[in-house]
Formats: sequence, C-alpha cells, structure tokens
Amino acid sequence: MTQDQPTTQPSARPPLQIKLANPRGFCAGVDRAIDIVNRALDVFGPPIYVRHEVVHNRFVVDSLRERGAVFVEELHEVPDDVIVIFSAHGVSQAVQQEAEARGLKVFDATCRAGDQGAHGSAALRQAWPGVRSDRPRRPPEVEGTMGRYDTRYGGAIYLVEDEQDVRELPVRDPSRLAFVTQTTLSMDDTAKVIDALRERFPEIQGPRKDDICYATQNRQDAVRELAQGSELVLVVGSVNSSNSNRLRELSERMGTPAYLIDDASQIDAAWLEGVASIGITAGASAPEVLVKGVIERLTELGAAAPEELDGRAETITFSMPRELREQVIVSEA
Ligand code: 0CN
Repeated sequence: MTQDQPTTQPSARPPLQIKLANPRGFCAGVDRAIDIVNRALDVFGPPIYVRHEVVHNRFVVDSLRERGAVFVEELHEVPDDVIVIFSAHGVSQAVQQEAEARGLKVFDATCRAGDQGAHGSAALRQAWPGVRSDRPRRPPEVEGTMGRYDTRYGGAIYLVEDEQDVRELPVRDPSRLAFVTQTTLSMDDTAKVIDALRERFPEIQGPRKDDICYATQNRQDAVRELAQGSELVLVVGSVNSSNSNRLRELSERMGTPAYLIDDASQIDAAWLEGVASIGITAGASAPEVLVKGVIERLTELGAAAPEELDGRAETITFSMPRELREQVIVSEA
C-alpha cells in the first residue's frame, strides 16, 4: 500500500515584476496642444487643419484624424478660409507671416516651454542676426527656432549637433555669439556640446544650463531610476518622437536593453525570456491608455500587478487660447 506523500512542486518562477516610471507620458505642453485640436473640432467642427503632427504620436494623430483633423506639412496644402493649428513643436516666423498674409485663422499649439527657445532666439536677433544651415531635414522645433531669427543684419545662425560641429563652426566674432537648445534633447549629450562651445568660445552667451524643458528632464531622470532596477525597459512612444527615443537610448546607455514601441501589439514575447523585472515608461507625447494596454499585455504574459516608482510630481499647466476655453453656460432655473 502506498501512502500519500506531500507533493514537492518544482519551484514556480516568480511572476514578472513591472515597474512604472514616474513621471512618464503626457506633459503640460502636449496636453494643451491636443486639447486645442479637440476644442477647435468641438467649437468649429471639422475640418480643422493642423500643420505638422500636433505631437509626434501615431495613436494621437490617428484619433484626431478620425475626428476630422487634417494633417499637412506645409501651409500651401491648406485651402483658404479654414482654421489652422500650429503643432506643439512651433513654426518659423515665415510660416506665421504666410498664415497672416493669407488671413488664415490660426490657433498656435506651440508648447509654452518650447517657445522659450524660440523667444530666446528672437531676443538675440538684434545682436546676432542671420539664418544659415545646410542640413536638409531638421526637427520642427529646430526649424521653428532657427526661423525666428532675423536675417536682415547679416549675421548667421548655425545648427550644432555634436562636438565636431562645434570645432568646425566658422565664427567671425566670438564676442558676439549666443546659443539656445532644442527642448527634447539628451541632457548628457547637450551638456557635452555646451561644454565644447564654452571651451572654444568663453564669451558665448546662453541659458545657464540649457533649454531642455522640465518634462524632458523629469522623464530622463525617471528612466534612469527605472533602468537601474529593471532588466528590460519598454518605452511607449512613436519612432519620430525625439524625447521618446532619448529615453530608450538612456536606458541602453545604462546597460538595460530597451525597446521603443507604439503600443502593446509590438511586444514580442521572446523579449521577456529569462527576464524577471521589466520597466515601463512613455515619452511626453504618448497617452497613458497605451501604457495601460502594455500592462494588460504583460499581465497576460504572466506579470504581477505593476509597482509605480516614487517620482517628481508635475503640477505645471498651460492655459488654453481664450476662444477655445470651455464656456460655462449658466442656465436660469
Ligand atoms: O514627441 P513630441 O511630439 O516631440 P519631440 O520629442 O519629437 O520633439 O513630444 C512633445 C514635445 C514637444 C514639443
């Protein structure tokens, strides 16, 4: 007769741990830009033209397109007598003037934080005028900022992307030189370029540190912490989103493999083999609903409930253009 023995199960693998970066996803400028398109659709009805993707996110752009937003790259694609929204990344003065000359009704969704770079550039125009760059395709923020520069006084503005560019800068008068930076760059890489500028041109003027916006900084700090405690990082964001790419890159530089994904459908289960902890973050243009989808997919693949890391609270908001603010309708009882 055999007696029942206590069964010894082979030790089951602990469930995959999920950590969420904090902060992640939408920033105040993105929130406002998307609200502007949605409110314009509510108030004026479709079509609402948007110059450039309002933010660099496929899901956001597709959703707004479904509501009647029409995305174009240049104003000549826009018919007369329509409403146009400038994307969160800003536009050059030439684009603004073209819209004015054509009498187009414009709502400017340029990020208030990104605008500082453009304003910085505008402030420099008396002393360091001119526009010049031979790069064929520049990010829209760069296009917008460089295009805020007044060429009438015969100076020059250059796009400097790395230390090599700094070494090659053909500067005539180093005492009349200043810099601004794009808002969504890598903090580490930008610091290197600025150090090189200050070393070669000790008199150069500029921001104390850089013009990288609060949201980019916070998300880069958060992904640093996330990557430290994870074996793999997933960054939710689109391939054309600069700040999202910087998050993936930063994780990889810290030695934690990272993938940039638009949504849960792009997760390859093979990535998780032998991985015990996975970190999730999202670029400033990626909505939280996509992060939720990623968590759901990972749960299906055996992950435990996610744990959110402590992070920096963000309280900043930017106001909507007056005409698009919610109207409070007070009805008489
Ligand atoms: O992804 P975004 O639309 O822009 P980039 O990171 O590509 O510059 O995010 C919003 C940021 C802005 C402006």
